Parts: sequence; C-alpha cells; structure tokens
Amino acid sequence: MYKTVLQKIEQYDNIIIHRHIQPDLDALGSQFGLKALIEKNFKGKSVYIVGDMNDFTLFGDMDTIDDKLFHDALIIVLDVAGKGRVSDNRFMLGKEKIVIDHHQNDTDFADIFISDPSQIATCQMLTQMVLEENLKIDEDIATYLFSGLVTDSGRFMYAQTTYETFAAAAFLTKNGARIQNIYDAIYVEDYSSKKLKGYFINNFKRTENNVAYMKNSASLKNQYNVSTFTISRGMVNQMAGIKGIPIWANFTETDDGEIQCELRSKKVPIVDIAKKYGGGGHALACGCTLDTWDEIDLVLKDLDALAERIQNNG
Ligand SMILES: [Mn+2]
Repeated sequence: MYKTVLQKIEQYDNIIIHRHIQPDLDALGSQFGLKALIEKNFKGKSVYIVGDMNDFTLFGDMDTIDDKLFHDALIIVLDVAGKGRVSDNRFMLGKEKIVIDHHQNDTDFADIFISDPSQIATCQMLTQMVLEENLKIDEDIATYLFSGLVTDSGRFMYAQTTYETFAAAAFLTKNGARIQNIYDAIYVEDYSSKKLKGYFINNFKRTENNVAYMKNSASLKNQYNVSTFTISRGMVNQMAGIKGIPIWANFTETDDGEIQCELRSKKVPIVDIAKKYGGGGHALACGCTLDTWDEIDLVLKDLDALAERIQNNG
C-alpha cells in the first residue's frame, strides 16, 4: 500500500508535509515522524513541515518557508483528507499531492490517496509503512509515532484499538520510544484547565432522550484563560462514560462567531449527522461548524431523535 508513497518521495528533492488545522498529537506525531523517516531513509531530500501551532510544543516548531518552494515540491498531507481542514493552504501550489489518512472522509484534492479508516491513528499507518517497507527508525521517530498512537486510541481504550495498535506500540517501544516524555506532556495539566473540567461536569445539560450537551460562548475561554480548542475538543469528553448517556455534544462559539461542534457517541454512528451539517470525521467521534446559535438546536434535535431510536431498540 505504501510503495507508491516511497516511489514518489524518491522522485522529488523538495517535500513539504502538511496536516490538519488545530493539530492533535496524531497530526503532529505523524508530521514530525514522516519528516524524520524521510531524512533517515533517503539521501539529499529537503523536507519541511508547515502549519498552525497550539499548546503541543513538545516536538518543536514548524518550518517557515517561501511560497516559491511549493511549485516543484511533493506535498504530503497527513491525518486529514478534505481541503478545508488542511493547515497552510499553500499545499494547493504543490506539484503532486499525497494524502495519508485514517478518517472516514473522502479527499477532494489528492493525486494519491492512502486511506484506511480501520486504523486508529495516522501514526499507526506510518508504523505499518515502516514495518512493511523495512524502513530505518530511531528513538526520535519511535517517540513521534507513539505519541499519535497513544492519544488517538484514547490511551488504548477506544473500540478501534486492535492487535495492530498493540503491535505498533510494541515495535515503537522496542525501538526506543520515550513513553515517559509523552506521558509527562499529556497527563500534566494546568490549573485553569482543571477548573474548566469542574465547570463542565457541573453545568452540562441533557435533552429529553439523554444527549448530554454544552453550549459555550466565546467569552468562556477568557474566563478560564484557555484556547477555543481546549474548550471545544479538550472538554467534550468530560461528558463521556456516563451511564444512560449514549451521545454527547459540545458547542463552542469562536471569536469569528461560528459554532464549533464536537459530537461523540458510545456505540451508534453519528457521523452522518455531522455530514448533514457540512462536517465529518469518525463514525463515533466527529464534528462540524455552524454559522449561528439557532442551528445548534437543529443538531441537538437530530441527535436526540437518534438517541430515542437507540433507547427503543434496547
Ligand atoms: Mn488522527
């Protein structure tokens, strides 16, 4: 599956690696990991990583590069398949574009699309590429790839955690992944985020059929001195794991007045509801962006109707 990717890398001198906006550790881990993999396994390649940054700075910074570099470059986009969520839109200037992604989304721009929604992380896909193609690896690469594996699997807890996930973890650990460094970064939290969790747990609401939800105004982030991302993606699972709650949703107003929706479900797929409102993602973990507060109630209505059907089917 990955042979064409390696053949393309062989053909280009300049390679630019992108991933989705608001990167999580699977986006960053796969991005830093693939850069280091190319540098270790190919000679004479210039590899760059670009995109927005947030609180995850444990691996270092992105590269600052000139527009000119894109014209004769191979573009590799990781952990996202749709144009709209790729960070640094100069990827469209590239000569050829490869997407490697594990989300359940189609691509609207890639020349080569390596897609496998059965995999829990893009970092797991890249680890399989290393194994299948016998690529050289070192402690840094193992650490980058482990970070995406452990976080996208919810610390090896989500349903899509498979034999392949543990096989990848074993292989990366054997090759020197600095697990403790990653855990130090992901298990320590600051005061304000801990307080924010308390706010969530104490204030979330339920629909008639037990869809848990929160509506957050843009000012909440100033109140707790955190980012929109911390509230939106970071807090949605404060409503997870509650008996009798099959679906939970987090609606967060951005500074631009849009509403970021994070939707989660225990068992029954909800991604079609996300898609109905222009979003996407995984079957059980997905999202969309709304223009107005009023639309939140439409999404909630759809989720509640689904929750009712779940209830009636036992
Ligand atoms: Mn991912």
